[in-house]
Amino acid sequence: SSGPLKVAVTGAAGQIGYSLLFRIASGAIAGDRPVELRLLEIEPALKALEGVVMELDDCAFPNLAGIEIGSDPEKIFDGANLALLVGARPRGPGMERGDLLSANGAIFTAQGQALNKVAADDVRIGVTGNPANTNALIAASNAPDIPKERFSALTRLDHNRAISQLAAKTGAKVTDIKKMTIWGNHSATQYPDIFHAEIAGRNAAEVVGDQAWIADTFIPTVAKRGAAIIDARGASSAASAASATCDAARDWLNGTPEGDWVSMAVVSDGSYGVQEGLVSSFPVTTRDGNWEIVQGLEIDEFSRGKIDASVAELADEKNAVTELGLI
Ligand code: NAX
Repeated sequence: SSGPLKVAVTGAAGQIGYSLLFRIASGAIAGDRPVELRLLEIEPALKALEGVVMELDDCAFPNLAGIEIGSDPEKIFDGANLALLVGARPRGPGMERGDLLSANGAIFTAQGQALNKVAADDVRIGVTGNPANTNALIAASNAPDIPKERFSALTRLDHNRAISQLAAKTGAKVTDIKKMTIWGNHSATQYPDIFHAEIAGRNAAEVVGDQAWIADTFIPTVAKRGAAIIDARGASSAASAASATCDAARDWLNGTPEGDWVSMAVVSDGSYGVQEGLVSSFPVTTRDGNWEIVQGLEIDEFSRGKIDASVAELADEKNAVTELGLI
């Protein structure tokens, strides 16, 4: 379509925002199509955001068609074709899971309602802010006029981490690795599954040939990578999260390549025994801005147990936010 792609980003003055905005402005999602950035922050962070906007200006990006900033979601989401919900309330000292869910619930109910009111008819919404799956569920539940299929939560960083670990183990190029899958929640219970993945056309698990490595090294390394980065860097992953957020949005809008798929957390239709209505990560193909869950994969007992454990955690989170009246 014509005109710039209007991309709303929340939490724009945060760490991920500081990497993400420059990637979007330089074409990581829309290629040569101009983009307009619409940046949401809370009031106290607007001054810092003004500084980020100065830097965006100073890049003189050829395809950056405009920038709006503000703290009112109804203004910032107005006409958005793509909304990347990055801003969230981090877990503070002494904060229980219930406190975290309700703090984020307040953010994602309001943002869901605002998107429902003012976003473009073709809006796609990607949630990066944690707990991402449940935040996406809350936003979708508060946007009754937007089809639930338009919401997804980010598991692409986990997917990319899994590809990178597998490439390092096997000496393959990342581009030779196809059909990686992350199942379940973007949390330590996630299940990175290489039993359907391929390395240069060969089954990845067979190439690895070492079930103990898969179970005891690969899966925990991918699932706990976020914590390892915090340990090393003293701050949570930001540039890689921004990169994955771009990858996910670009592939959603432009389609997945033939012979490959990506991982996205999307509303379950009951596929693979995942409780209908949960926002859970699946292998998906995309086309023309729509996704489809890859069907017909054989799930063995090992994988079944891992998927079920992560889905059970999602069901718990859903029960908790239902009790809090957020959905
Ligand atoms: P930061 O704390 O650096 O930035 C978050 C920003 O959001 C802050 O500037 C804050 O003012 C803003 N914010 C808070 N409430 C807001 C609201 N109601 N409206 C608009 N903006 C609001 O966090 P950062 O490192 O950028 O991470 C952002 C989120 O991504 C966190 O929830 C984090 O846990 C999550 N992550 C998700 C990942 C994923 O793969 N799904 C990986 C990276 C990251 O951990």
